[in-house]
Order: sequence, then C-alpha cells, then structure tokens
Amino acid sequence: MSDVLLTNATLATMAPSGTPYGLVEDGGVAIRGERIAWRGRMTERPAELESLQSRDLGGRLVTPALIDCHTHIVHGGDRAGEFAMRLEGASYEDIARAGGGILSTVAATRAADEDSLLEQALARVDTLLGEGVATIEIKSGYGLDPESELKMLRVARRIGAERPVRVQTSFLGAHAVPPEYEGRADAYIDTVCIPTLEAAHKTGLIDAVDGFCEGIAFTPEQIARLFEAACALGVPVKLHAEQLSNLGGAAMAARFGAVSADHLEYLDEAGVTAMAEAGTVAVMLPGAFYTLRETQAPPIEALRAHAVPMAVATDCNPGSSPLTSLLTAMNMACTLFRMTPEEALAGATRNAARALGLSDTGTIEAGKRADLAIWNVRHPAELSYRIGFNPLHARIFGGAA
Ligand code: DI6
Ligand code: FE
Repeated sequence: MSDVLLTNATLATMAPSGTPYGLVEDGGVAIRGERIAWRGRMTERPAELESLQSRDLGGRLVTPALIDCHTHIVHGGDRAGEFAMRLEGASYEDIARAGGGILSTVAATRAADEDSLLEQALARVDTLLGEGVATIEIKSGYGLDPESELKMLRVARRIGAERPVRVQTSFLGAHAVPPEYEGRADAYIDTVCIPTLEAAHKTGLIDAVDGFCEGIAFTPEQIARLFEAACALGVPVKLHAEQLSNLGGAAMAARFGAVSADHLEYLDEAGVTAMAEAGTVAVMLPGAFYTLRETQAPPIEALRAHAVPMAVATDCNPGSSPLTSLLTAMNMACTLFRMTPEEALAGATRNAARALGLSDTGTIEAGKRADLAIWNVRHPAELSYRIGFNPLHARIFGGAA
C-alpha cells in the first residue's frame, strides 16, 4: 500500500502515557511503508504529512492490531467427545490419566499430513484475523516425537506465509509424556525432547521454548533441564505453570528469565514476587478456566500490586480451550478474573507483545510496525464488553490494508 495518513479517529495507542488507554481524541496516524511514521492529535500534525494521501476514519476507534500470544491452533481432530464426558462428571485430569486428553490429540496430529493440519488450522486462524489479530503465537506439543513436532512447526511457519499474519512459534515438546515413554518422563526429556529442540532450532523453526509443568505432565526439575538446553541455544523460555496445582513452576521459569508464565490459577505470593523481579509477563487464559469450570481465579490483585504485566490470550486448543475469539477471551478476563477493560486490551496488545519478546508491535507509536485495528466503536471498553459481536471495521497489517 502507498503511504497514508489516517484521519478523524480516536486512538487507543496503549502506549504508557498516564492517560487511560493512551487515548488520543481527534487523532491521526501516518504510515510510511510498514511502519508508523507519526501519530497524535490532528491539530498537531507536522506539515510534511500534508503530501500523504489521507483516509477519513469517520471518528472510529483505532487500536494496535491484536496479538494472541498463546495458542495451540495447529492440531489434528477435535475432542467433542471428551467435552460430553466432562459434562457427565469426568475431570480433565481423569481423562488425561486414562490416556485421553492431550494424548488423543497427539494421535490425531501424528496421523494427519501437513496439508491437512494446515487446512484445519487456517479456518481457525482466519477467524482470529477477522477480529483484528495480526500476530499469533503457535505452539507445537501434539507431536511428541521428532518428526511430528517438526511437522507441526513447519505448518505454523506456513501459516505465516499463507496469510497476512506474523507467526511466533514455541516448541512445546514437554507438553505430555507420549505413550511410548509412559512412566519414563526423564528419558523422554533427555533423549527425545532436548534433541528435537536442538534440531528444530537448527532449522529456524522455533522462536521460544515452552513446557507444561504439572502433575499430569512434567516436574520443575525436568522442565529446568529443558530450559538449560534452551538457554544454551539462546532461545527464550516460557511455561504453562500453576494451572491445576502449585508446583512452583512460575518461580522456576522466572529464574530462567522467562518471557512469560501462563495460566497461573494456583500461583502463590512467592511466584508473583519472582515474576515481578524477572519481568516475566503473566498470561491469563480465561478460556481454559471457563471450559474446565475452574473455580480458583489467578491472583490478579497480587499481580497488579507487584506491577507484573498481564496479557490475555485464547489458549486456542481442542481440549481445555476450544476458543478462537480473542475478544471473547478479553470479555472473560474482565468478567471471570475482574481485570479492567483497559487491562484486557493492554493484555491483547502491549503486554502480549512483551510476552513474545517483541518490541516493534503492540502500541501505536512512531517507529512501530503499522499493525492496526479499526473498530466500529467509540470507546475502547466496548471491545471487552460485548459478547459474540465483532465490531472490526478494517485491519492494517504492516501498513497494508
Ligand atoms: N494446558 C492447557 O490448557 C493446554 N495445554 C496445557 O498445557 C491444553 C491442551 C489440551 O488439553 O489439549
Ligand atoms: Fe496452553
């Protein structure tokens, strides 16, 4: 697209400014190439912008494009049968221990070829893009053998080539112990997971390393071995921690300088402090809380009190969060976790960028990527308030409409 000046807009810049939402009334945004050249009040625009073609936004709201910083959007099959079982009383952990849960998706993902995984994932990706999402984090973790993990990561990269979206991949080989290693989690970590991480890194397939630290998955000691291997490669780490119980995973991840710790329903004060000191982002996943009918909410007040940045994501996965709406996740973060609408929007923009270690997106500021969402609403709180309504007017990705 040619360079453009967006005019007649309200900007929720989400830049830290002391004003709620970093709001700018009667605002404009100048885009040159892929980047934001200027943003501010129209009355204060520099004279040199007069030469740009302008586009009148009719008073609409402009936010940074949304960022879904935690998804398992590449996966084979579905788990609608387990949904029915849970409604009849089986717990998520019961199903997992009986060989269902994550392992049933592992079987479906291993059996699927790359093209079919891509096609299944694109339907979900397109739904997110339709809501103004421009960056999606995608995890592996349903392969759990070298070839199937690499297959998932290749599919994730292909999504970024097939659609106007930025994909950040995370290697989640430590998601569950595969059936062929049942009872031998240590051997799986040392002889499959770490070597696969090294192979995936060598071919440029991973941007971060993730794990599932939980009674039904891996211990903090096992995850720490994986993180040591990640750190040796210079790859950032993040962790599914304290989702179903408190194993001290978030504090362990913080010791490795984790970019994020995610879920956190059972996080304690020591975990909050460790995250605050390390600058680790707390990623809230209310879709999983809702689906599992969890009753313990993450410690939002303590996270807020310690100024731990909070992000919000869909956790889009076939088991615990079959959710492909980041706007709905924002609504749930407010209603279920009592986050404010401003925190929810920061969680899907500025803090989501930080959870991915990205410094060039997530706010509307000069020099950042021109990834923007234009909405048919007047005030940014409306984005979290409605349920099942999509007010997106247009999305701009790297300056292109
Ligand atoms: N926690 C989750 O909520 C997802 N993974 C994880 O570690 C669920 C994955 C699944 O149930 O398929
Ligand atoms: Fe997850």
